[in-house]
Amino acid sequence: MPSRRPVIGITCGNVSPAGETPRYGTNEVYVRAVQLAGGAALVIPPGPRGSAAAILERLDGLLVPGGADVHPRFYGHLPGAHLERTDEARDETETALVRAAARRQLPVFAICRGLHLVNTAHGGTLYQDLSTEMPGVLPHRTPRGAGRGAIAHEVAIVPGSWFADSARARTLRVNSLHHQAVQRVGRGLLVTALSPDGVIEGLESPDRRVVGVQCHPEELPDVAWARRLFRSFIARARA
Ligand SMILES: [Mn+2]
Repeated sequence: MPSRRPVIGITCGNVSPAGETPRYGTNEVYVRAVQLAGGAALVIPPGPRGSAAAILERLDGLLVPGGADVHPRFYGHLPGAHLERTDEARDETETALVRAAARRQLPVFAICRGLHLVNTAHGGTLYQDLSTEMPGVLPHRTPRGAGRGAIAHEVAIVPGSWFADSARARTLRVNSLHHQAVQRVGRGLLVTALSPDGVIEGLESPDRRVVGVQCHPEELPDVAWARRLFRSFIARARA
């Protein structure tokens, strides 16, 4: 048994439909995946400028999960016709947390929107809508009825990356619940996985402090490689 559970911050945002009482939340599966892997989960709401550093002092790791589209102003683009729901308070807070985590050398694990946010926080850009901006692209957004664990496409993983070593695989069949994707890769990040159509499905820093995947391992609790990604991240946070 580990001697202690590392405290893992999980960012969240506004999850209320427009017009209803604002409410913060994140999917339960992120919390459960962190807990199952040996971490103590702490959900972090959007907060004022300056709170990021104070919060990070209490954390051993940061999970940046999926969610709404990153607002294009965070990567210097104008909103396009296919941009969906955004949450700029969350964008602001997560960007501050990711940058403060770099200053503190705190481990970061990013999933889906989290991958996009980490990329923009490092100066990268995004496709606002894959199917209209990359004609001929595979379906990357599984219809709601199919379930969030449904396998959508394969990914080829770069050997020697954290993703390959943690998953113990060179190729994987993954779920896919995104309509946005990494466009230009941010400074200091390496591509670690691609789908057959060339969509970026993983990024990490060479020192593996920042790691991210486009798929949703938290939705695959019965799949060994998916559990290993969380265990690997938690082990790093504990170290
Ligand atoms: Mn995909």
